Amino acid sequence: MTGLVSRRNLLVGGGSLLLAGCDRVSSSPTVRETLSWGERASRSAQRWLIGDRQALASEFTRADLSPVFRVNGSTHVTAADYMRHAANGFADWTLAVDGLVAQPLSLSLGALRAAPSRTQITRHDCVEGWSAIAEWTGVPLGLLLRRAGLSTRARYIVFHCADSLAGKPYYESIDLVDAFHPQTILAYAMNRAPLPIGHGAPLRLRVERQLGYKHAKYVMRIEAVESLSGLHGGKGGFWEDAHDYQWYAGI
Ligand SMILES: Nc1nc2c(c(=O)[nH]1)N[C@H]1C(S)=C(S)[C@@H](COP(=O)(O)O)O[C@H]1N2
Ligand SMILES: [Mo]
Repeated sequence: MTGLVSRRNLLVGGGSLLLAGCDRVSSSPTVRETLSWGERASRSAQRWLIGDRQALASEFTRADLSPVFRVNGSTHVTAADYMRHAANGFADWTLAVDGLVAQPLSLSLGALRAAPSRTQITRHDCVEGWSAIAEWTGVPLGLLLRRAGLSTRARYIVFHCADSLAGKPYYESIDLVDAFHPQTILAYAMNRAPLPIGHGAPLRLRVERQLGYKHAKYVMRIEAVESLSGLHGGKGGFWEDAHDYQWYAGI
């Protein structure tokens, strides 16, 4: 991160030096055109260095799928309600979408599977230093938020999970740029099979421009909020509250 910032500063510095040196000749139309092209190029280089929040994460092919994809964090859920749903194949489980929305939703797994879907083969990067590639299929989060009629007051989307770690419920949150990013999906399938319990059945978040801990598993409820301060420890996520992990974990 600091590497990027300092490279950007170097670039910006270099650019202004160059422009200062050319000021004297900028009355010539040809030179003026060259400069404006240069400025455009420099702006897009900056955008590349800073990172474009809308850009897509790399996608891979089936030949790239990892033979082993580690199960990390919670491997299962012991909450009675969840165990009952799991025993029943999540047949009468529903996802709640509420908070700052015009129309709260309650969606069965069948309804989610029947909605328009996106399939993507992406690399998961855990902060602990391992990565793995898998194919994910799910409903674009933006589609559900549009269906629920997101309020203009909403600034964050919170994912409430069924599991707890060290007695604290797992939760995560993202902003609206990531919520409406085309690769942000609620996945119900992994490698073309129903999402296994270890990987977050029946539904987990894929937010491909961020690190692994943001990809909430066992998502039970999605809440639109104006502020994160009233939730749990106030830092927007389990790891953010517990260990000061960064809330924005961009990769
Ligand atoms: N509900 C919940 N979501 C979670 C976790 C967890 O413990 N509980 N662990 C996170 C971390 S640190 C990672 S790396 C990934 C692991 O996903 P996987 O088990 O499919 O590899 O899930 C993330 N989402
Ligand atoms: Mo992780």
